[in-house]
Amino acid sequence: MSGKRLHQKDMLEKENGPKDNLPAQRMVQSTTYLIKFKTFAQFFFYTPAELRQSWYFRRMKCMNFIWFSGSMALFLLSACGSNDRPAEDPTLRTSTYGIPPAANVSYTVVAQYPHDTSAYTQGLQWYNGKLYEGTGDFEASSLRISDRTTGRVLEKHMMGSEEIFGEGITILRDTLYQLTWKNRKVFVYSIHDLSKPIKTIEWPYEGWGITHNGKELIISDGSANLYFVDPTTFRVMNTVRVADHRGTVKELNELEYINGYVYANVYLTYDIVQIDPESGHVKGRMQFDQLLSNSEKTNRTDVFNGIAWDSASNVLLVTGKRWPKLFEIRMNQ
Ligand SMILES: [Ca+2]
Repeated sequence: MSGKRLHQKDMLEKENGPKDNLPAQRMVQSTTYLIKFKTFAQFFFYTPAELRQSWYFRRMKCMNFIWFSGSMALFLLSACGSNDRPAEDPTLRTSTYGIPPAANVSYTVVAQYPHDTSAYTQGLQWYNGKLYEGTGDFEASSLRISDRTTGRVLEKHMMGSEEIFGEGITILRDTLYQLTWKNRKVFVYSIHDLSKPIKTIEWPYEGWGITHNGKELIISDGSANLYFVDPTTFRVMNTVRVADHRGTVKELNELEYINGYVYANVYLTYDIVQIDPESGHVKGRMQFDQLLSNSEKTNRTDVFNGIAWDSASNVLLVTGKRWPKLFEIRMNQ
């Protein structure tokens, strides 16, 4: 038996090169251990009784038992005691440690106005006394200015197509930015002429919601990410991952920046979350599930979406996709 073992070891060493070849030596060593284990098992189960009593067999059995037990002990210790973790999916990396539950922000509905039920609302902003709205749904996509109290559309630019699907809008220094859903394009307009964009910018992600903090655009793409973007170069300067005490908050949709916080519709919910833009932590949450009554909904009424801020009156303007109403909301905080 020892001759067979030596022969196999020599053959492996020959095949794997000289002894200073460490990978080859490790392979030989591993193979030898495997052979030892197989030999041990063969001895134990298949060898004649007289051989089992020989000195060599007893020594082999003892050594192999020690080797086998030691290996198992090391394996169990490493499995139980190791802090190393396999590479994680980056989308699951956000720690919820130290994030308190979001405060429930109460509010009062101070007014409600008609809203165009053909408007598949994707973006909403109040700017210099005018209500700007971006809508989606391919050919029906548009950019428009509406009368706040009557809902009448005063100006409209149809910019969608079979391929182009309009998304969120924001206005910074008289320049209006309109996202598209999966077209990887951002249309840029002067607010003095919404009939055609002055330029089109490439954007690497989906476009959902957009707002700004006065110097950077803030964009959502349907994930839990908020991208802080230079409005001139369109470079992403920073990315913040949004989370509350339960984990990441995904599908952030229409956005509005208000007094140092980012407010976001959460897609397929009636919730608006208040986000600290530094940490990405959700500080507050408002729920609007009672805003539109069942009698006001039709089979075309879609999800809650659209947040604008009137800083002069300190009210939010909120609506939904093809909602019949626009609501003025005063936050109680
Ligand atoms: Ca908005």
